[in-house]
Amino acid sequence: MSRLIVVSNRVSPPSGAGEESVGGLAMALSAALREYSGVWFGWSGRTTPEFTGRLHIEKVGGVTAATVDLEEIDLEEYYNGYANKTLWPLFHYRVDIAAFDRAFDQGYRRVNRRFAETLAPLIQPDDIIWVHDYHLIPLARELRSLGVKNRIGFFLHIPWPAHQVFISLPRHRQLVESMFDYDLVGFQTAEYQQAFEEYVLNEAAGAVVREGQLSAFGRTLDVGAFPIGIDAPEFAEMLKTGRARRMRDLMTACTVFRHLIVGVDRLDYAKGLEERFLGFEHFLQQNPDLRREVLMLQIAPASREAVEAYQEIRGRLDALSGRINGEFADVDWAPFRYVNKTYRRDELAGIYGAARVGLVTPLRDGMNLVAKEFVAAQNPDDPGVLILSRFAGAARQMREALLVNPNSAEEVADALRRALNMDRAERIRRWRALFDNVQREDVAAWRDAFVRALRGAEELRPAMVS
Ligand code: ADQ
Repeated sequence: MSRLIVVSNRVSPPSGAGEESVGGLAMALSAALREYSGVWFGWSGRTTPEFTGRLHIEKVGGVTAATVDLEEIDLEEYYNGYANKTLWPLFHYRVDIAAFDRAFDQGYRRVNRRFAETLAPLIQPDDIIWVHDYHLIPLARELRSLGVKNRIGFFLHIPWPAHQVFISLPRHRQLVESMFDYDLVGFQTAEYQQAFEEYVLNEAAGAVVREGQLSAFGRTLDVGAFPIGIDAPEFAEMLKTGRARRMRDLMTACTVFRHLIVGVDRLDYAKGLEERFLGFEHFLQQNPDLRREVLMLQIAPASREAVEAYQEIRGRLDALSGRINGEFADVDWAPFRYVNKTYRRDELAGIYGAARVGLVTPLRDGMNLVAKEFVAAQNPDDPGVLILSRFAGAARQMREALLVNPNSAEEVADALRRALNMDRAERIRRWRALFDNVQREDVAAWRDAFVRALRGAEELRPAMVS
């Protein structure tokens, strides 16, 4: 069977339940590759004064990790710059804070070229290549220019924004044109796929050849929706571990006579943390009867600290959490616990398991795996309630959650009240439907569907459209 080569910005091969880095992509890829004896290629996380293209090869847990160092300027322009100051905010509808800087654009293309040049010699004729996320959109274009003819697929982990939002990106056309060098482009939801199609039809004079296949720029491209999931069997095993149980017991002991409301996110403005804090504050104001019955725990480890927008939001959240406790806490009780730490995955599973409510309210999110982890961790006989933003990709599959508009403090507060008052029969009914979905559409199903579609994608490259 052909090898699978996975390419993503960072490489973090599986190392057990504990210390993998925080982030949905890392979780998903280490789980996906565990089954394949594939190669995972990307940036080493280190910088050198000058780019050498030297590969570091390491075998970890059945996966060959091949990494390359970048220059400091690459990190500034490509990673902190174009990826995280331009594309990330724009694709999450934050045009107001997106930075448009030609140096970022050039750095982005330079690093994609460097990745392609370093990767190309590793590729064997039968390999299939699966590229991940917004850092590497033009990678196929660079690989093709080096003569790589293999099948190459791309999966976007974040939303594809609406047409009018996307065209605020300078050189948007070149970016989309470069996507037509892939054989298959996958999105998290049908909605993002449609937004992409709308762009291709309206801005690139493209056409729908048949369902799931587009033509434009003289080429054809397969497109599809592949909703990502969690590693359901691994998660179930993790719940049985001593650490998970201990953490659940500890959290249960901390909340005797009270309900735990939990939020777990990377500290990112797209996750709607400020709005969530305000929603919780509104809930406390509006529900004096329930005030002393809840403890909200928000876990939010810092991420992308080199980007100003992330430093600013951290300051605002510190102030807001202090204000909420200042306003409502008593000598023997405080309603809000806000921690900026990373936890082991088994410990997180235990925390979810002790919670009565999972509060997952991103302003925009490609999918959101925390929503799925929360559901997977619940006790079937007495499950907690998931409150989920309608702007998370996960809301498409998780209809039985309490869906809210995360921008509305009132809606979040109402949903909290409803969740806390929900009887057991309704909680079980909703949870069962959610759990079935989390089990069925898990990370293995996602990987297999994508790889199958990529293998089946049209063989001739480039396919000329008559
Ligand atoms: P992320 O934006 O990183 O992922 P998400 O899908 O929620 O978001 O994944 C976060 C992961 O990090 C979860 O597995 C969670 O358990 C873990 N995590 C969060 N906080 C943690 C903490 N304090 N300690 C330890 N682990 C923590 C991107 C997209 C998402 C998409 C994923 C996968 O933005 O929309 O769902 O990729 O495609």
